[in-house]
Amino acid sequence: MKKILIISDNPNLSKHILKYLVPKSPDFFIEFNYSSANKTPEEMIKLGAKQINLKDKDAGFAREYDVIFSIHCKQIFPKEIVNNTLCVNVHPGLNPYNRGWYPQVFSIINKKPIGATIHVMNEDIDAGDIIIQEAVPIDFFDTSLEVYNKVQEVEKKLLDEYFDKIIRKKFTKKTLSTEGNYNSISDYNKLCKLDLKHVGTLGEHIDLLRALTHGDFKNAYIENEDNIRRYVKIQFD
Ligand code: 0FX
Repeated sequence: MKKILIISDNPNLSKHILKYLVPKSPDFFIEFNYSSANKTPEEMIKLGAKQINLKDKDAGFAREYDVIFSIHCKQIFPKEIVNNTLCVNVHPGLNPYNRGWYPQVFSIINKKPIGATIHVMNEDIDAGDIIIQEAVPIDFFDTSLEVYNKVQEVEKKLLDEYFDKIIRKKFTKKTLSTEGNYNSISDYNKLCKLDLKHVGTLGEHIDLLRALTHGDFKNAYIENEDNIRRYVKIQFD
């Protein structure tokens, strides 16, 4: 029996896969893990996921599997794994634009396209050949949360269409024509410290606050010389 490994730190996408896709693939043995980089795995454990630390695994481990999925896995896949097994990433961004962390945050600010991408993994982050991708529109009043929710709906739709094709290795892929741009977690953290002397249009400043407003997360902040911090978010009615 062919073996598939799904590694996910995202309960919403995991629930969808477990409910709608795993039952449609009885001829595959599907293992379901969350990564050791996940600091709040409670929901994933409730869904039956077991912990995996990819760094602890010896190079041969991945060869057991026909396909390994990263469905918002917080641990970076070692190159020995991506080079020896078909690894497929479901990414909440429209590669190659704003590859890396929190793509919708950067797209609200820099206006580069946003969407969902399913791609073959290689040694670079969010840079492998594309299996399928789809853009989502950003409305002028959307915050990070609204865009992220739209992206997740598209991720589910693309998974519905492509999960079976991928596990049966019946898909085509296309190489990225440019490397686009990449944002790290430190790029994101820099955005969160609001620079009160920053000069820009009101539109740019509203965009920055939209990009850093995501439900209850405390992201953007102002700070005085005594390091007293107050968090800022934007609300549209
Ligand atoms: O699972 P995920 O949606 O995805 C993230 C990266 O964006 C992605 O590029 C990477 N492949 C994946 C492994 O990790 O991350 P999350 O559930 O931690 O965050 C979801 C959204 O929530 C994020 O896009 C922005 C927002 N958020 C998250 C945190 C932790 C905030 O606004 N503030 C935060 O502190």
